[in-house]
Amino acid sequence: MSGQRIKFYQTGSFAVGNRLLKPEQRTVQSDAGRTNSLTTGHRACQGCGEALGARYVLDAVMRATGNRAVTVNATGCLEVFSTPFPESSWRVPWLHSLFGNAPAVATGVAAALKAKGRTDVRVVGQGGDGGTVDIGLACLSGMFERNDDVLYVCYDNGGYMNTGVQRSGATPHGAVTTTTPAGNSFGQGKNLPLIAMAHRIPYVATATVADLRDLEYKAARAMEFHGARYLHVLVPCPLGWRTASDKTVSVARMAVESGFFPVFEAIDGEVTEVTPIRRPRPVADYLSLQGRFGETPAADVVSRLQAEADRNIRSFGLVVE
Ligand SMILES: Cc1ncc(C[n+]2csc(CCOP(=O)(O)OP(=O)(O)O)c2C)c(N)n1
Ligand code: SF4
Repeated sequence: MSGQRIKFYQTGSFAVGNRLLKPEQRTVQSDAGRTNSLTTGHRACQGCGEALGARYVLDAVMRATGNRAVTVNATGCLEVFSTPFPESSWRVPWLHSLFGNAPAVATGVAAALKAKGRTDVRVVGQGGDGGTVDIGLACLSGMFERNDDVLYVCYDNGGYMNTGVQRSGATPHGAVTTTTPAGNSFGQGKNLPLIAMAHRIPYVATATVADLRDLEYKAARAMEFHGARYLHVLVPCPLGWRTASDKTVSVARMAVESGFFPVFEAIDGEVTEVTPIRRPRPVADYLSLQGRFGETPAADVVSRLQAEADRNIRSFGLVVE
């Protein structure tokens, strides 16, 4: 099992801010001295999973590196809502690249640091799924193939949300977006974690904002490796998914519990850990929490997405007794 699992009866609470735990078991977020990498004043929608995920990832990276990390951010919601000129909500060294070249810019930063002999400073690239699986894919694949010393994080909200909810290569089949008003007729998707693994890079992991302890663990774990690393985080978007803003965490949890979004770690291209599911929930329960599949998701959409979840359950061995 990945990371450190804390039993409910030991703590009385799953809350990541729980300070009843022993100091070594506490999360980064429960530490009053944390970086607050993405701090107040940003303009994300209420309940934005991307804002939540990015804050946890970067705070964990900053702790793991002793506050020596530079972040390169692709264009997208995360960049736009955090840095309306001349303001910024970032409390970390942070650069804005273009929409499609964050992995290349991050590679350049890593190369410059190496040339200056600054092996103590680490580099993180990050972007949405559009910037990652679509326009940024060539740069990212190059970064993987050269094994550049960068952790790249994709915040997957299943669409181009910043420009008004257009379909991306990570939008699920059947989802309504402004470019697929009748539901996404494509949608076998580009499975970036598997594509990253095919490059045999040192570390690949998936996570969601439903398990913030696991997300922190994986961000910190990634910094134990050198070379190219990839973290794919599922981050529900209330605007694009048509979900209530207080349901971000529950929707992400349902994505995992249905098997639709497998949570795992892979080292050198081989899966080493999976987050198990005890009782898989029907994918229909996951879809019905969202408005983007229509009031009643169509039967053919449900069966296709259920088949995807079943395949994940089989191929990752997600269900344990
Ligand atoms: C070359 C180029 N094409 C289009 C745009 C417009 N644009 C900016 S952000 C964005 C979508 C971002 O989507 P994603 O990467 O999924 O991030 P999200 O906003 O969903 O977090 C687009 C199309 C751009 N900035 N540059
Ligand atoms: S549109 Fe979605 S991703 Fe963008 S700020 Fe709003 S909730 Fe976050």
